[in-house]
Amino acid sequence: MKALILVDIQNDFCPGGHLEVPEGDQVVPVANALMDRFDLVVATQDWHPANHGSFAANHPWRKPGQVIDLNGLPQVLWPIHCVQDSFGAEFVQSLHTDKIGQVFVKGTDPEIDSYSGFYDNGHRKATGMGDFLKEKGVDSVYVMGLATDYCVKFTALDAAALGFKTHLIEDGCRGVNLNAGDVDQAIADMRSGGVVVTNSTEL
Ligand code: VGL
Ligand code: ZN
Repeated sequence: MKALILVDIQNDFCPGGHLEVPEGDQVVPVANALMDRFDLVVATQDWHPANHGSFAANHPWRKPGQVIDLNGLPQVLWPIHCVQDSFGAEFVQSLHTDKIGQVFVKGTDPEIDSYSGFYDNGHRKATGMGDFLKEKGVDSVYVMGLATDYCVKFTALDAAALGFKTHLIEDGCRGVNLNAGDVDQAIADMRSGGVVVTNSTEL
C-alpha cells in the first residue's frame, strides 16, 4: 500500500507569500498529476497560532534567519507565516484537495516548532500521521512539497525511521536555501537516513 505525503503546499510558501520558497508554486502541477496513482493521499499543513515562538516578530529585536534557543531547542526564526485560519495557511487554490484523504496540522504549540509531519522538533508529541498510515496498511510513502530543506526533509527522515519504505520525489519539492547548499545537504541527509531519491517522471 503506497501513500503520497504532500508537505505544506500552502500559500505562504509560494511566491508572494510570507515565507516565500523560490518556485514553490511549481510543485502543485506535480502533486496534481501524481495523486491518482496512489492508494492514499495525505497532506501536512503548517498551522501556527499568532504567538508562535518560531516567529521573529514574537522576540524583541530578533530578525528572521537568526537562530535562538526556544525551550532548549535551536530555533531558526521565521517571518510570520501560516497563521491559523489566514489566507497564507490555506492550501494553494489550484491543488486538488478533494483527493486528500486526511490532513495533519503541525506547529500548533507556540512553545515548539514542528518541521516533520509526524512529530514536533523535540519528538515529544506525534501528529497522528504515523499511526494513521500504519492503520491503513501503508508500507511505502512518497514525500514531496515544501520546503525541501525543512519540512520535507524532517518528514521524510521520520517516515524512514518509522519503518516506511520512504521515497523523496525530488522534482516535486522546492527549498528555502537560507544558506547556499542547504537543499543539496538536505538531500544528502535524507539519503543517509535511508530515503530513496526519485523523480515524478520515474513513477
Ligand atoms: C517550513 C519553515 C517554517 C516548511 C515551515 O514548511 O518547510 N519551514 N515553517
Ligand atoms: Zn512554520
